[in-house]
Amino acid sequence: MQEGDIINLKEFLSESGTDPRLSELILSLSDQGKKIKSGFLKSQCKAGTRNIYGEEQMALDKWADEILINELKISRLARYIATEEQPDIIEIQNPRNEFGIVIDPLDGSSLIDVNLAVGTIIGIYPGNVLSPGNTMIAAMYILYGPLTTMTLTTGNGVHDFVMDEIGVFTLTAKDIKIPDGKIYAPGALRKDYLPKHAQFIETLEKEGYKLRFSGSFVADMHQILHKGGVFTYPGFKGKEKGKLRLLFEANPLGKIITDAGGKVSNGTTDILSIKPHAIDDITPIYAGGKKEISMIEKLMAD
Ligand code: FDP
Repeated sequence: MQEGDIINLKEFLSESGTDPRLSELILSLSDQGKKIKSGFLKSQCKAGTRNIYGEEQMALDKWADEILINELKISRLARYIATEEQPDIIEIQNPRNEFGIVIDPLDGSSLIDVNLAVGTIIGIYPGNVLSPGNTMIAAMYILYGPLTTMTLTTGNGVHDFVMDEIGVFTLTAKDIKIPDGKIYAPGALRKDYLPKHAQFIETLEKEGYKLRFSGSFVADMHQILHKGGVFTYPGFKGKEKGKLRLLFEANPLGKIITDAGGKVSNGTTDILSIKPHAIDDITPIYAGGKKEISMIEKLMAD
């Protein structure tokens, strides 16, 4: 691979020595991103009124879920599938590999009707998905914004790809490292903040951090990955365990930010070290630069 070469996802996976079975799975999943992207246009064309569009928009989550599950059932590239839309882990009959996959088919889906960026989040395990996040062998997300991009780690750095006009993902940034930055993306209502979290947010504000929160976790994390700072959806009054899903949201993005030189925490512990109890576990999350994560962990420990 020479500096300045145009390289697509397939070539990248092969040249970086990725296990061919994992490469095949990643390529197959990235192909589904193309279909999901095309679904936005189709559902919008069908929209008659705002209300009807609202209902179709909800269906888009389920539709994306079906696309991904059906393809995995046909390809048999993994044994286990857990998705945010399904109550139980699906076990594929006669799988070709032992991989376990966790999927949030369409994160940020409440923003589809206002045309903000949403995404598909995926984590890949060697087997059982009810395992700590640090056993993941790959994590990726496809972000549907002005461009459709894919961000991927297989444990050898974090890389960005952009979908070109014929639907091929091309490498745009290699070995991304989270920079120092002054952005904070805070979920939950300020009136419900718990004291230590309130202190954390006040400190960031005093230090001049700019607020950037779109309401789409995957898009907000993409910004933090590239511009630095911290995303948080904390535990708050009445929901001390937070809102975001451990398996489908926190772990895959946590692995990506960690592999890019950042950190992820629930305020006291590295989220990736937590053994899940059930697929619907939720967790408070702080994800971003090492400096910001150390700051909240220190506050929580005092
Ligand atoms: P959504 O419900 O639209 O799918 O966990 C899902 C999520 O969005 C995240 O993407 C986002 O960060 C969060 O919920 C936003 O929640 P609030 O609307 O409660 O702020």
